[in-house]
Amino acid sequence: MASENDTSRSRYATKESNGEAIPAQVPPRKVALITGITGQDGSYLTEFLLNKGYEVHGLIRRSSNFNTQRINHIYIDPHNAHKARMKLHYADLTDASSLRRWLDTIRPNEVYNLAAQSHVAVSFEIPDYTADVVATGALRLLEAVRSHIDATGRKDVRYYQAGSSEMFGSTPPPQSETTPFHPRSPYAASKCAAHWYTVNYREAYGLYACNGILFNHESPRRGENFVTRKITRAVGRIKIGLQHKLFLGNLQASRDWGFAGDYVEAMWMMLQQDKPDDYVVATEESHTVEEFLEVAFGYVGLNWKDHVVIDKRYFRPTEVDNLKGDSSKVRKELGWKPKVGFKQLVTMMVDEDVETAKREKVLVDAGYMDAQQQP
Ligand code: NDP
Ligand code: GDR
Repeated sequence: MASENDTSRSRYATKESNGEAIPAQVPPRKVALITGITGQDGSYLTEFLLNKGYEVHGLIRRSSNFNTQRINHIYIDPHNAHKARMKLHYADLTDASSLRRWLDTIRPNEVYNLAAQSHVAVSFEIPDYTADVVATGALRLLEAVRSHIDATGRKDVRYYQAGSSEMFGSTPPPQSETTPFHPRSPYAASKCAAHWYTVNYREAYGLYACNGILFNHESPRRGENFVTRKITRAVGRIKIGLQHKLFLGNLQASRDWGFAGDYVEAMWMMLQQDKPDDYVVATEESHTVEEFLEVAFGYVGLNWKDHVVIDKRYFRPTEVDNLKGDSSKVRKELGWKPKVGFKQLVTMMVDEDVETAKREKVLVDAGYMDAQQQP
């Protein structure tokens, strides 16, 4: 997909009178800028904002393969510019100049910082890079927003920071906005830094900036090496006969799992308030990985114990044992609540992944794909 520069945001239908353009009654569209638009949350947030009438600009990073699979279904060729309300631009959270340049060009009303090296286990392997993107990347973007506001005098720019329940780490549940952070990975420590940078820019410069502290949220678009999707992909493939074993790590960890589609609404709600603040977003229900396995395998008539093999490679140097949110603040102040429950989430993901496996089976049977090629 090509990057393009048409940032015209005017919806003013104009007619000439005494040589002057008179705006018709249609208000200008709100403009959103999303980092991490190609990720799980970026794709749901884009759909949500387009439905609300926004013009959505996404920053994508250069990759040797196309990385836009999650948003291809909403992409319209920019050469069809009057129809395209989602626009993509190359940038990177490690490249400050690209962030400032796109802010100046796009002039967004809302900036959602969703980009991250978001895999906790991988952050132990690439801690330096994780900190550069997750912590310093957030700082670069905040600084770009601040200097953009200074240069333009604009007062209508709002910032959302994608914080994580991982920041609570080993602090016991229930975890709320007042629970102390005790991060247990380079990823979580970097998210804590990003959280406090955001608070500091709000206090130091009066920036409208919110931290969402979101507990785990999943979907059929979840990356395939997070435990929920790894399980539902395997369930689909085992059911269809493409795979027999599933290698996993710690099954006793407990997570508060919600549906990503519900959580992006909370992000947007935070930026619609009179005053910026920080909010925990959670279902307030926690389940172990083992419980997830029971529901996912049981749904298609399989017993997980016949397939799961414990592999020490998937254990982490330090684990987060138990996360369960107290989201009373976001429910009371913003009126948010989750619509999709645990069982519905698991079965939604399994249903999709059984279909994915059926499509893979067609390719395997035709000799185009190796059945051993596991996701
Ligand atoms: P994903 O891993 O699915 O998406 C991450 C996005 O960040 C992708 O678009 C990725 O691009 C992009 N990205 C990675 N590195 C860079 C970089 N250097 N510059 C620019 N973009 C980059 O994450 P989710 O959608 O699940 O999560 C969204 C955010 O919310 C993340 O910040 C995550 O840490 C946080 N979060 C997620 C939770 C969850 O349960 N999903 C819970 C709490 C917080 P590419 O597609 O090219 O890889
Ligand atoms: P998490 O999600 O670390 O909570 O971070 P993940 O799905 O990776 O792990 C959840 C729990 O499952 C255990 N586990 C395994 N995990 C993976 N990935 N693969 C396995 O094989 C496996 N076996 C057991 C883990 O040890 C862990 O306890 C997610 C990310 O989206 C973060 O970006 C986000 O901030 C947090 O959720 C909230």
